[in-house]
Amino acid sequence: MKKEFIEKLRKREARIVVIGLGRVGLPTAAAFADAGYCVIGVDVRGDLIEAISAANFHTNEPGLKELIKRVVVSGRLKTSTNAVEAVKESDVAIICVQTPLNKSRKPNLTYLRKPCKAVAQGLSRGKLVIVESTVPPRTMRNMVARMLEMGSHLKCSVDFWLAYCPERITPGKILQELSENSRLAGCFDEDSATVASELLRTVTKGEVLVTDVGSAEVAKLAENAFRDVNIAFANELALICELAKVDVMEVIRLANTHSRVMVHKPGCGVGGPCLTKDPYLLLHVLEKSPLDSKVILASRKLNDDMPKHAVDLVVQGLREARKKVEGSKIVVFGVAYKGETDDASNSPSEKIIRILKKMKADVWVYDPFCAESFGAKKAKDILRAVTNADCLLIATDHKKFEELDFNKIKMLMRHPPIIVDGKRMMNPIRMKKEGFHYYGTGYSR
Ligand code: SAJ
Repeated sequence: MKKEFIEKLRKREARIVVIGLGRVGLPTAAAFADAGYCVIGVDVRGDLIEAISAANFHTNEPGLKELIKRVVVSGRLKTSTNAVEAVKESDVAIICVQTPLNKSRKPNLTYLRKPCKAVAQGLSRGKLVIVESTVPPRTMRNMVARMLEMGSHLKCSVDFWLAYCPERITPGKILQELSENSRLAGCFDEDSATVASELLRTVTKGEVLVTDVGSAEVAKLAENAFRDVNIAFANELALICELAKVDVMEVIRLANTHSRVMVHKPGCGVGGPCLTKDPYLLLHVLEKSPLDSKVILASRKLNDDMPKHAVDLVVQGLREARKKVEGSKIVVFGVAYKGETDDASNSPSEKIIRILKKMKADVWVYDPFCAESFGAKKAKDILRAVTNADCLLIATDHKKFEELDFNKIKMLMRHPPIIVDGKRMMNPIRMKKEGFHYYGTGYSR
């Protein structure tokens, strides 16, 4: 069974269904189609399915639109809303749905249960099932494998293969990372490992690291929790540097010359769909245990407080210019959660705007990529945004902001022009030379 399956993969005769065509699923489906497989992309959103099959949808992701068009026109990527039928027609089922948190920050696995149920209904002997969604530890064993076995009356590792291969791609570089990143393949048995890694190798030049399923689940969460904790360290260091009257960027530059140190960048908060969620998925395993989180949870909270610190810098800037927040025009530069993306999910800008509006400031936003405004006034162009502004707050590190004509911007602003560099992307000396009152996360004047 395994030999034939591998042969099918090598000849690109295996058919693949990708369930969930979001940020990860759609490029994944397209990448497999581009590698020569016949792929069915499944999603519950009929309008999305229509847009994909007409190759007519908007995305800022470099190269994605062109790739989708190519694989749709060539007939290698088809779409459907019927997961069960698509699984029946396929040899491989890849699940790429979201696993959000509920209001009490506990994992909500309802989106994952639905495709598991559908895959179980369409499953037959000799198929490979891969889960790419980020999951709390032990979900594959306690939920996914059980649902697949119970719903199909088949046995995992005997009748079908199952692997956990978490996605590791970042918006803005999705296609590049899909083809270059190393991948984890958490497998239930040796044969699952062989077939899953054979499949992954057809789309990535990176290494495929085979391990057990539990280690892959925790490793995926550890990657993002590490990044969150490291950013929290940088943010705490920034607060310390403000008191120590030094610039955190200089401190980090020096510290990072040590070969075993790699401090991340401080900023006005941590956003996006992953770092804000994955630490909580990891900590879910502590439920009903006597162990408390000492580092991961504190880091999450510290990062969540950074938008408030950015607002404190705005207040300080205005106060030192003898102005009040109430009625002042404050322009938030960037609503996306990070530079070069149009994704505003869990963006620190949302919290910043909410606090400033509560303080009765006249809040405007300017973002060249992102349509979201979080209830602030949205300026059509940069010049309109900054005219009569009292303060600019840089909340997203879009490269375009570095190229702006700050001399012109300063002329259009009210006096004195104040800039709060939440992301530490501007050169403070240059900004001061331009005539700005410069404030920044971890910057001491
Ligand atoms: N940020 C900082 N300082 C830094 C780096 C980032 O403040 O030094 C902020 C960003 O501005 C942003 C947030 O953190 O608001 C998250 O950005 P990110 O680039 O760290 O992460 P994501 O959420 O875009 O993507 C992460 C990636 N994980 C790792 O790098 C370990 C990506 O590879 C994963 O695929 C993705 O999470 C995911 O889906 O899990």
